[in-house]
Amino acid sequence: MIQKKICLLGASGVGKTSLVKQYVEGIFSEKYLTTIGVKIDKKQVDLGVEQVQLMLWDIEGIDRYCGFQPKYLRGASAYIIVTDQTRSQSLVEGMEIHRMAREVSDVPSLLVINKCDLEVAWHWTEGELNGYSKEFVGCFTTSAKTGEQVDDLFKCLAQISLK
Ligand SMILES: Nc1nc2c(ncn2[C@@H]2O[C@H](COP(=O)(O)OP(=O)(O)OP(=O)(O)O)[C@@H](O)[C@H]2O)c(=O)[nH]1
Ligand SMILES: [Mg+2]
Repeated sequence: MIQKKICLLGASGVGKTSLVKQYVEGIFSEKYLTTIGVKIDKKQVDLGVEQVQLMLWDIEGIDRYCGFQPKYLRGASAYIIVTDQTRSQSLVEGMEIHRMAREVSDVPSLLVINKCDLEVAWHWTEGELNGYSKEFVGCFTTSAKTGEQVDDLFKCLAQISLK
C-alpha cells in the first residue's frame, strides 16, 4: 500500500491535534493539552481505485515559543495550514507559516478554517478569505468537535498527495 506523509501546521491551539483525534479515533475533548514536538498517527483511506495509508504528522503549534522547523516537512506529500475562526491572528500566523513552508517545499497544501461550530469572531470578509484560499489547492471549513468536513478534508488530502 502507498504511504503518504501529511503535515498539520498552524498556530497553537487552533485544533490540529483535535482534528486528527476526531478523524482517527472519532472523539473530541474540550481539554487542551498542547503538543510538544510531533505526534504521528496513521489511517488508511479507501479511494476506490487505491488504498492510501496517511501518516499524519501533528506538529506543535508554531508561535513565538516554537519557531517553524523545516525538517518536519521533509518527505511530506502535502500539508495543511489550520486556522481558528474565533481568532483573527491565527489566519495571519497561518499565512506566515505557509510562506515559510513554501520556501522549503512545493507540495500541495490546503487551508483549514476550524472551529466552525463556534461563532465566527474574526473580521475577514468572504472576499478576503477567497483571496487567501487562492494560495492553496483548496479550503475546508471544519469542526473537530462535530466532525463537520473532517473526513472530507483528509480524503481530499489523500487524493492530492497522490498527484
Ligand atoms: N469548539 C471547538 N473547539 C475546538 C475545536 N478544535 C479544537 N478545539 C479546542 O481547542 C483547544 C486546542 O485544541 P488542540 O487540538 O489541542 O489545538 P492544537 O492546534 O493541537 O494546539 P497545539 O498543539 O498547542 O499547537 C482544545 O481545548 C480543543 O478542545 C473545534 O473544532 N471546535
Ligand atoms: Mg496539538
